[in-house]
Amino acid sequence: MAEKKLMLEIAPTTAKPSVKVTVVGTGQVGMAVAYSLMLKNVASEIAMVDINEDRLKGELMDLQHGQSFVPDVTITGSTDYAITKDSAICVVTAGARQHEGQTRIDLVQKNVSIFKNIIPNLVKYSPKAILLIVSNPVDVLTWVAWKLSALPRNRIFGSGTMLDSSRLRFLLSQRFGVSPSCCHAYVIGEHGDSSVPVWSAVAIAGTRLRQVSPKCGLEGDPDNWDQLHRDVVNSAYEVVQMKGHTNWATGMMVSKLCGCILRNEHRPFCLTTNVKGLYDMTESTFMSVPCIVGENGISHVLLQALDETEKAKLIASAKLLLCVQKTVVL
Ligand code: 6V0
Repeated sequence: MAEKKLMLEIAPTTAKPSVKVTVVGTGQVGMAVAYSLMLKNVASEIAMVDINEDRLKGELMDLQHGQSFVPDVTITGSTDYAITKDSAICVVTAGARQHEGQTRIDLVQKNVSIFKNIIPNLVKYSPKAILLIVSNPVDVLTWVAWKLSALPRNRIFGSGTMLDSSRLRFLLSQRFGVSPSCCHAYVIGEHGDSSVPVWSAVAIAGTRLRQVSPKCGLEGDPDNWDQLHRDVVNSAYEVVQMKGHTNWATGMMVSKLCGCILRNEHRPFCLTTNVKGLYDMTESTFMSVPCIVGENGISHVLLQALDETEKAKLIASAKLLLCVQKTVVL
């Protein structure tokens, strides 16, 4: 064999323990996730699953052909979930996406049927994995995945309003002319129309926005800060209208989150989790609150000192999501 002619073996090679991330769904979002994971050197192995075999194979080959330009990573793909075995994290991006004029909630029952196939398979092959749900409506589908997987609360969560928070940070950064990383802002509640900006906690480079704009987010605010939140809510619709889908920011967000989990960084992100017991909420409703994330998944939920307006809006968002949860046929 040519290999034997080229190299003389001195000692057998050893296998490095692999850090595997599975991405289910190789559509626009799944591929943005896989691409970002590759570029940022987050995992040593990426396994991709889709029901569309041709798309999967095409995307897989396309990524593999770039492997010589990025840090070493093994990329595999199959329609068979056996390929996902022993993943540290499973990211679910499969499912129907929003089309123009559709809300995220409109997708619910179609994606529930898809989840009934995906979630048990992921748990079967990677019973110790963290499950990260990205498909929409992400809050309701995270609850669905929690029900189907029976995983503990720390190991199953959704990307929730992590993206909305990033969008708000970007818009604040534009207004102040500073980096988005200096703009601390949390959007909580539904990843969708009823999301809640926590204006009371917004801080730019350590200074609370309310210190310089005391009425920000409140009735009669002369600076109209709430317009920024309306822009956040509308931005997904705008992007979908212009390019048909959203994907890049989500891809970067998921690879950031996976990196924080795998490096046990204990960073706060707004993620979809069970909010029962928080802010007097008595039912198992899934929506976003700031969570500390590390290798054990969500270790803590941050108990924000919300003002009365924020608390009322959060409870209204929870009620809306609970109504949708109750319509789901599992
Ligand atoms: P897409 O480009 O249509 O890709 C969906 C993929 O899922 C396709 O490749 C399908 O073949 C695959 N798929 C469908 N059913 C199954 C199944 N049973 N098993 C495996 N694969 C399957 O959609 P796109 O990638 O744009 O969006 C995917 C999901 O992400 C949608 O639900 C979006 O609404 C959601 N998004 C979530 C975001 C977030 O921030 N949480 C952001 C953007 C989109």
